Amino acid sequence: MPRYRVTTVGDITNQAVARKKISDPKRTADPATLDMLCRVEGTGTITAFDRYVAQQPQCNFGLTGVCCKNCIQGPCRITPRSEASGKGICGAADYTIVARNVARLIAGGTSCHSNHAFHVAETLLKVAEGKTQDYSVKDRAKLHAVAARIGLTVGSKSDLELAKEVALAALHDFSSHEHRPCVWLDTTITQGRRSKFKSCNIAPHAIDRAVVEIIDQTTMGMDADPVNIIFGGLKTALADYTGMHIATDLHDILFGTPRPVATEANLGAIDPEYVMIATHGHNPTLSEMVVEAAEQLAGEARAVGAKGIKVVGICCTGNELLMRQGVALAANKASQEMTVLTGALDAMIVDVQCIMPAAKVLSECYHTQFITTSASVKIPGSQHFDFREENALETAKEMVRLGIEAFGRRNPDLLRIPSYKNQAIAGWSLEALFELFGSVDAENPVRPLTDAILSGELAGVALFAGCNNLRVIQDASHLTVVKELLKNDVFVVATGCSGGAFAKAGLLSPGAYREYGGPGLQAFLGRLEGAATIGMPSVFHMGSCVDNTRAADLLTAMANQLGVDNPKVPFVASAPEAMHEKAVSIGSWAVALGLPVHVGVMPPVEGSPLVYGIVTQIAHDVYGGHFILETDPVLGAKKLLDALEYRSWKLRIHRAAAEKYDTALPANW
Ligand code: BF8
Ligand code: SF4
Repeated sequence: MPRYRVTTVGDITNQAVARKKISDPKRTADPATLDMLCRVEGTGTITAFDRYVAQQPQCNFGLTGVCCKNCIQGPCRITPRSEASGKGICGAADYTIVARNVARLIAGGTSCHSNHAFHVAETLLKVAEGKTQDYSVKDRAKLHAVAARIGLTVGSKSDLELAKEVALAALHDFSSHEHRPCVWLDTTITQGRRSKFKSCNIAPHAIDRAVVEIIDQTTMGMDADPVNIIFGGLKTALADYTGMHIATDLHDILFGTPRPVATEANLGAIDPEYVMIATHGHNPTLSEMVVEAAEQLAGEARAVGAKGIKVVGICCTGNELLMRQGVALAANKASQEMTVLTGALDAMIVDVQCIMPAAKVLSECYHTQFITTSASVKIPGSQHFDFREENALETAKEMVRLGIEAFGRRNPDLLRIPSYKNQAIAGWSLEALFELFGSVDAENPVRPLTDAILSGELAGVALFAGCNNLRVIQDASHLTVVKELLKNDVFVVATGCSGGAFAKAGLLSPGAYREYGGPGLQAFLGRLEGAATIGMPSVFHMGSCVDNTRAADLLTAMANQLGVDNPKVPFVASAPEAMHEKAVSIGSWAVALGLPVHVGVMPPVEGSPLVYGIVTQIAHDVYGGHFILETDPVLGAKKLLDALEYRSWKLRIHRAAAEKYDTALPANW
């Protein structure tokens, strides 16, 4: 059977250090973005694509992870030139420095997701306590399902009483002093993972504590053992998982669990006839209010000569709106500036994370109102609103009105809107997927999927996640890897900017599976399409980055159905263009959950062969999951397919043997 692990650093086919000279900034596979980059060429417009070129060559110490700035004696940069230069001033070796840097990336990602989740939990608590009238419990069924899962007694409690208990339980997971695993972790994983995390002592008991512990553990003069540091990093990553799961569950309770919805994606969705409002960032507590405000103020927009108000989304708040409201997704991360360059955005309203300050700078060349809303995100020169749940809708209306006013100041000479857009079917929460599979087996909706894998019709499941990273051509790696997997009959779910790349490229359009799927995938989705009311895409968009936990729930359901733990399930993950610290924390918890995780952009681990070995091999020996660090997308796809083949081959053999001899499925293979 195929080996699926790279065994030495020398086997890496393509490394982080850019050895090719890059001079052309037009590094995108998205036709709309390319169109825009061509249109603004020679106008003096500077975008991230130009700044990437200007940053070359990037520092090799940083790229390989051997630069330490954890105290102000540094920076210390490790080179093997002499014994003295091979260690930091304090004596920290390459493996200590690389491990510490990775762990701190995980801490950054965890802070982002969990702070977002904390705010959503506070919102739910305010709803329950009657402190805001602008939000409500929109999904009772989800509220009850979550309450039951985390062990609350539902009894005769009202929705608001139950919502209060759920919100308090979520907040408890941030700061609990009890030495038991976080509830949102413990109640969503397999028994096998529970035991594994306990035996390795990496189950966090409080999200906030996990972040404090890892920052402490990685300061000057603390932990020097790379294995212990990486285990600490995995504990933090599981705290990240916990926060993300809380965010997803509470979003669904407050705004509804997504169901399939038809919309469109890419810059062509920007319509100059309307007052155009872009929402950018992550938290739907803001963007949902903007959508509602826009609906209520459509008359005011018509009064200034527009056809109405159209909201479009950027990045993950765009994914949240795409999933629940069918709002068009204008851009993923690398094209966010392009939305401003259309000259048609009347306002860009942002909250938290992945907002490039450059978008504000570009907006100054247009009439676009750039509006910040979070106490932790202020961009100089922006209009800032103190957005609070207590008066959310009123504040959202004030912001939208700024857009309506700006509409009259548009300069028609600066309008340039690429026409590219594609239809997209999104909204595939796990509940929606199970409704779809339930059309074949209502009793056991995960079974159609696992049966199709056991029969060989499908090769397995892949989760595509993560960002754009300008080290590679925008969207190209996402598209190359996914097309290889689809044609080899892999059932693909996607989130975040990966989902955005697929939406823009037409992979979510109804019937797209017939164009991109292999014969097995076509047969599988063809059967489901017969029972569905909506055309099947080739990739199933599961939502924003926090919604990677929806895919983790699918993994747990598959493992339980197959009677094995996660590392034996033919399920892989890929972040072909990972960029953010959040991508590092997500990838790390996916490894701890037992998944092979492909990363298509080299993270800063090459400076220590030992750490490289830990994340690509030792992690596998301990958790059954490991990183596949492969920057060639075709090879990355091959390694993912090999990992799936290896798992499904073993699964089939052991199941066949257990059936033949009428024995239990063996546990240790
Ligand atoms: O949280 S995929 S660039 S938008 S970090 Fe950011 Fe990466 Fe996009 Fe969403 Ni996720
Ligand atoms: Fe240098 Fe050690 Fe300080 Fe890091 S912690 S900057 S290696 S002295």
